[in-house]
Amino acid sequence: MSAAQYLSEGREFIDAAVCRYLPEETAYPESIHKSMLYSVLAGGKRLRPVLVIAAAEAVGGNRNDVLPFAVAAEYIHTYTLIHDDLPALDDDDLRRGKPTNHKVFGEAIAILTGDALLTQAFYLMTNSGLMGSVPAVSLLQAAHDMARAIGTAGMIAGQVVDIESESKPIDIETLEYIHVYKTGRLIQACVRVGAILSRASADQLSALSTYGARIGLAFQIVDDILDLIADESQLGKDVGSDLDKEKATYPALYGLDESKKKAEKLVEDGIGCLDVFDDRADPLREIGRFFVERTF
Ligand code: GRG
Repeated sequence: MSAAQYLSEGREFIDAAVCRYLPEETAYPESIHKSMLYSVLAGGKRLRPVLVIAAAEAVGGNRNDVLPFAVAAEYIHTYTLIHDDLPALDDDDLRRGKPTNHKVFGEAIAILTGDALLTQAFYLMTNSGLMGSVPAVSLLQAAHDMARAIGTAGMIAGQVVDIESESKPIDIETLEYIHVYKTGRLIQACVRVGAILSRASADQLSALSTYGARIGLAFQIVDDILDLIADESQLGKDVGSDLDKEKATYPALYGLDESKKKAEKLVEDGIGCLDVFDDRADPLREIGRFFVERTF
């Protein structure tokens, strides 16, 4: 199956499940539930949940067993997008081809919607009743892993350094830190939790962790490139915002061609880590290629 097919089938599988674990929009107080559904249903490539599934399948696991964690990963990702778009952060108007959450629901509800999605993600990940045959200890380890990846030892750390580096000249080590932590840690965690829940061996988990780290950094480098060259309607979000905010990016430091080469090399290295796996890891290989070839 090609990357496009796997991703599109994966997206449909996730799209059909993302509402299942959220309150109805008519549940009181309606505003927050409407707002959560608005952003979760706004679309998106669903790459992070598809990575949870692909990592599970690579080690012989089952997509239905990891589905609650896959959906939780999408809630976490959606929370970060809502908060990232706020006036205090990137102050963006467009996301997933639609007005950003705060433009529709106001800033206060947008902040609470991010908080609510993050909380719902952990409510879901710790619901052992939903986890089929996954042992409780694996569930606990996976939820703990995810928490570490998105907290102040992970994504939030990257976001803080990113904000504090705006309009300042920064070195390549700091830029790499921002990208690895801000974007890479969640992507890597998606791969890791899929594997942990599917009882991967220590060696398999280590190989998948390195794969996740490499493609996670490549993803953000390509995001920097697309912010410069992509079409707004295709990307579904504001373009040129890195330049407006005087953000340090890979293209700003290395130029477009060199940045593309770095992303390609990272993905190649990441896919190389999968040599120990059989063809059940082909979707992970294809997703890696998509990360660097994508135009949206
Ligand atoms: C807590 C105030 C507060 C802010 C948090 C954590 C955070 C804000 C931001 C995280 C950093 C972030 C948003 C990084 C961007 C990562 C990125 C490239 C997102 C775009 O991902 P895609 O292309 O989006 O997969 P779709 O819409 O397809 O899901």
